[in-house]
Order: sequence, then structure tokens, then C-alpha cells
Amino acid sequence: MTLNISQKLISGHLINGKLKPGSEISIRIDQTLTQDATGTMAYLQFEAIGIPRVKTEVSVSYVDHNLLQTDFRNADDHLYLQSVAAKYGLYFSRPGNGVSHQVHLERFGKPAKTLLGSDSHTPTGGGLGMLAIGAGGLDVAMAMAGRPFNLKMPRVVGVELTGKLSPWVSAKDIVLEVIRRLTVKGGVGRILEYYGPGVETLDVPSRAAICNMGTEAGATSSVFPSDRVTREFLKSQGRESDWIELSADTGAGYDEIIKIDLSSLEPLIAQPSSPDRVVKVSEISGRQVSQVILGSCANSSLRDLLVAARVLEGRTIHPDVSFEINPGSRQVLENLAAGSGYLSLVKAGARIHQPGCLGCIGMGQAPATGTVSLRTFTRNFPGRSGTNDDRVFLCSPEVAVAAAITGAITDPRELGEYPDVKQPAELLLDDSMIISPVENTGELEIVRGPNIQPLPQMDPLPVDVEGTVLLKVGDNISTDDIMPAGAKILPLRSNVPAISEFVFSRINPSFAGRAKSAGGGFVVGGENYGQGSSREHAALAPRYLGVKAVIAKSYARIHKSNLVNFGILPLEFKHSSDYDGIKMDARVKIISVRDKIKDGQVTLTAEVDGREILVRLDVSDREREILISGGLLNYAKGL
Ligand code: MIC
Ligand code: SF4
Repeated sequence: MTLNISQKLISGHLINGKLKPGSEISIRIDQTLTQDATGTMAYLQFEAIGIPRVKTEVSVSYVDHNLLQTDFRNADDHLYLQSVAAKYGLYFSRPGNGVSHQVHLERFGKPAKTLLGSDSHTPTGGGLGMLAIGAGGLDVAMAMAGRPFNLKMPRVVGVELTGKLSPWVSAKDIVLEVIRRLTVKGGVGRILEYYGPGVETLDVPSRAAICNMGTEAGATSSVFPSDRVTREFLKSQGRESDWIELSADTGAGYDEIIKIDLSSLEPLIAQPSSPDRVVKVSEISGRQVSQVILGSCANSSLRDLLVAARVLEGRTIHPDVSFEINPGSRQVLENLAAGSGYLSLVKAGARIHQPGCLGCIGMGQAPATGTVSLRTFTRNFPGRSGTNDDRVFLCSPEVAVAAAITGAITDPRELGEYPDVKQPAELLLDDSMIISPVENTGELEIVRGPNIQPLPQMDPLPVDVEGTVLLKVGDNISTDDIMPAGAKILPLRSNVPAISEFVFSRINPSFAGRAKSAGGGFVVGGENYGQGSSREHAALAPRYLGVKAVIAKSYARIHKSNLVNFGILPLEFKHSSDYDGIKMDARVKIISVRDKIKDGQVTLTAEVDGREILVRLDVSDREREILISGGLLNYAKGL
């Protein structure tokens, strides 16, 4: 039987199930990663599972999101995470060492391994030929405890790359083209597997950038072969021995195919406020820009920063532009500083920050009212930058630097000769900001400052569920809408009662108060409900407020699993026309829901203001048990 890369990776780790798209499979997880914003909760859950040491080959705890320390809270979380890592045998990547995905690619990722991360951009590892998947923190905690990861076998989309990129066109343009074609929901339930002669023209940072943003199309993962280029990258990291070859068998097929001729691509840009609102830069050039930021796990590699540095040599940025740089890792920063790149950026007027997520998740760098911000980031959901009514565009480093120079959206091909920047073959390597695991950790104490609050207890599913519709929302509601992030709310990630006050706060500020006084209720959504991040707080905090079920037209993968993990029923309209008939405050009742779920019923009858509609519960038998137990932790404790 001939297999594509995704099928090889899955069958090499398969514990249960068959490679039949849509059916439930369990896979063994070799590596895990967490970041601080999801990590505190993940480790509180890991502690609750009660295992003395992680059971994976490699588990790394990164601190990259909550870097602003405006009071004790984020600093408390950092200490908690460091002490947990020491106690349970994890690597700890210290604050300032860089964005999890960039550092993991550089120092830990290995071809043919599986990686589960509590961050939706974990698929970045696909650039090295890993099967890298984003999940909720609780799923990652389970994987650290040695349990398999469960998911629906994805359909494998072959993305055939032919030709070669033209000057000033780069990896971001390839993935923006993929997102343009698929939209933010076209990748749900799919792995995007890249193949064809264009693959060998792309270096690993470029491949990683492409895999990183497959997430924006809703994909479960994205993956490249592991070839000569991968070997060179690992060699430059002093890790050539981690390389193995990985390619699809000759004649292997795909469930669907997308074809992209790299030679025909032009510089692209995603307009506010969705990553799929992609147009050619040339179509909207001339719009005034007041902020440009180069950074995020999509585009903050050494290659990306060196391109900017070379273009800016001997130039200065436009006086109306704030040009900011968030290096992806200390390795990137050190190597930039070792050459002439750092100096040319500073001389040009760049504001260079510490390595980390920073403005990508609203930890500072909010743009001014009514202004355009061009970012090389991953997502531009409304208000995510920290400014309401923001106008954030997503683009490549080439397009970003062109705007920094001209003060307007500019086709970078107008800048003249393209600097042909390559990732250096020899790099300065320095792991002094990564603390390695040690043995005999029994005596070590975990540091719990006042920001670390215990996990809330969850009751099992009641016999009937009943309540009012607390909120009705439209299509593509993101987890940034459900549980906003930013400098004010992120420090509350380890304090569920406090963070729950902010559920839906951007789009419906009275939500938390109404949910509490009504004793909970229902949320009604459109297509692709819960797109975007892996943050389980978008399920956990509504659950804390008493939300019993969401009824939506369809769901994003990670959020649907998170709803199940926290005991919220992820129901779907059987007839999507019923969505129109439901109003805010409608009274909803599902009688004997517990027994029906136990009996394996897929279609359930819900009474909405006395009228009956049909809803579907499309989950596996295991997920039914989890829902009945009131969530995954209760379920796991009962095993
Ligand atoms: C994001 O980019 O939205 C985040 C912040 O990295 C999230 C994780 C989180 O909310 O903590 C993600 O992508 O999963
Ligand atoms: Fe950090 Fe932004 Fe990447 Fe999320 S998308 S991990 S916030 S850099």
C-alpha cells in the first residue's frame, strides 16, 4: 500500500482506529509544548492527574505570551511554570528566550515525530516533517501523562507546489494564497501536505511559516517532507543526527488536491479583520500606514529579519511609521546582532523588542485610533491588537518593510533589487536560557503565588438541560471574541473566576453578569464557531458561568474538543434554517439529554420557546462519556 506523509506519520503512531477520514483515531504523542498563557492551566490539570513525571520523549514549557509584568500576576505564573517544569521533568524555556514555535523548531523538533502543543500554531513543526497538532491544555496534559491523543482522522489535502518564487515574493504569500482559496474554514478536518518540485526551493523557516498559518484555514496540521533542505537546517542547529528522510511513497494519493505555481504568485496581503480577506498588494497600494511590525511565530526567523535588515541598509523608515521588530527567538536575535543586521535595523529607526509574542496577542503595541497597522503576524481578528476598530493587515516581511520605508501600502517589487538572503549555514547556538530536566525531583516545591487559583470543580451532566439563549452570534466567531486576550485579561489565565468576567466582553459586555444571574444557559452560533486559538478558557470560563450547550451551524476543531473537555454540549443545527428562528432570551429545553447521550443518540429534540427543533451531537463514544462525566478531568479520574 502506498502512503502519503500524513498517513505514514499517523500509522507510525496509531494506537486505535483506522486511517479512514472522519473516524476517530488515537495516536501516540512523542513531544509536547506549552506556552505560558495556556500552560498554567495545563499544568494545574497535569497536577490533578497525579503523575510524578512526564512520560513523553520531550516536553517543553515556554514563556512567550505574558511578558509584560505590570503587577505580580504574570511573574507569579512564570515562577509557577518554572517550578512545575523542574518537578515533573520538563525543559523550561525562560521568558525572553523566544516564541515557543520558533524555539521548538530550532532546538527540539524532529522529523517523523508527533508533537502536541497547547497553542493553535503548533503545526509550525510540520516544516521539519513532524506531525504537529494544536490542542487544548487538558489534552496536552493528558499527553504528558502518557495518554494518546484522540482526533478524527483528517482528510489529506495534497498541495502541489511547482515553479519558483519571484523576487520579493515569499512563504507568507504562499500560505496567504492557500487561505484565500480555502477561507478560514476550508481546512477544518484536513491536513495540508505539501509536495511537488517547488518544495525543494523553500528553506525550513519558509516551510515552517507556511505550516504555521495553515491554522488560519482551520487545518488540523500542515506538513512538508523531510529532505536535504531539512538536513541542512538541522545541521546548522548542530542536530544533524536528528534528521531522517521522510517522503510520500511514489504514487501515493491524496483525498483532495490544490495546485500552486509559485512563479505566478505576487505579493499578497490579508485585509482587516480576517486572515482570508486576501488581495494582491498592488490592488490596494497607496493606503497610508502608521505602524509596521515584523514578528510572531509566522515570520520572525533570522531569514525574515535579515531580509528587512538588508532592504533597510542605508535607508531610514518613514517619519509617520512606527516600525517594530519582535524577534522569534534569542537565537535569531544573537545571530542578527553577530552580523551587521542589527545595526542596520537600529540605524533605520526600528524599535527592537525582546523575543516573544508581544503585540500579536495584544501584549502592548496597540495601534493608534483609526490608523492602519501592517503586521507579519498570523491573525487580525477584530480588536485583537488591543485597539477597538483596529485596521490590521497581514503580510510578508517584504511587504512590511516596503511600507515602513514609504509610509504606505507598497508593492515591494518597486524597491529595486531583491536581496537574496539565505539562512546562514553556521549559527551561534546558545541554550543557556533553556533549563534542562533533572532527576530526583521529589523534594522540589511548586511555587504558587496568589495569582494561581485552584481548578474549579465540575458537576456531571444533569438529566435535562434547560435555560435561556444568553447570546446569539454569527459566523466565524473566534476564540478572541469568546475569551479576549490582551495585556489586561491574559494575566488572569490561571484564575478562572476572575477571567470568566470577561467572556464575550468585547461583543457583549453584559454577558458574564447575565449568565451568572440566569444560572447559565445557551449560546447560539453560526458556521465555524470558535475558530482561531486553542485557548481552553473559551470553554472553561463559559462553563464556569453555567453555559450548558452551544448550538451552532458548525465548529472549529480545537474549540469543539475544548467544549467537550469542559462538559459543554457542542450541538449542531440539523437544519441550519432553524438558526434564523432562534432569538436571544428564547427558552431552550432538552429533556432526558443525559440518557439520550448515553444511548448514543445523534439527533436530539430541543424545545425552543415551546417549538421543537432538531439538533445533532456529532461526537465519539469516548466524548459522550466525557460529556456525561462533566468534563475530561472527571472522566479521567474515573478511569
Ligand atoms: C493566539 O495566537 O491566539 C494564541 C494566543 O497563541 C493562542 C493561545 C492562547 O490563547 O493562549 C493560540 O493560538 O492557540
Ligand atoms: Fe504568539 Fe502570535 Fe504565535 Fe499566538 S500567533 S503563538 S500570540 S506569536
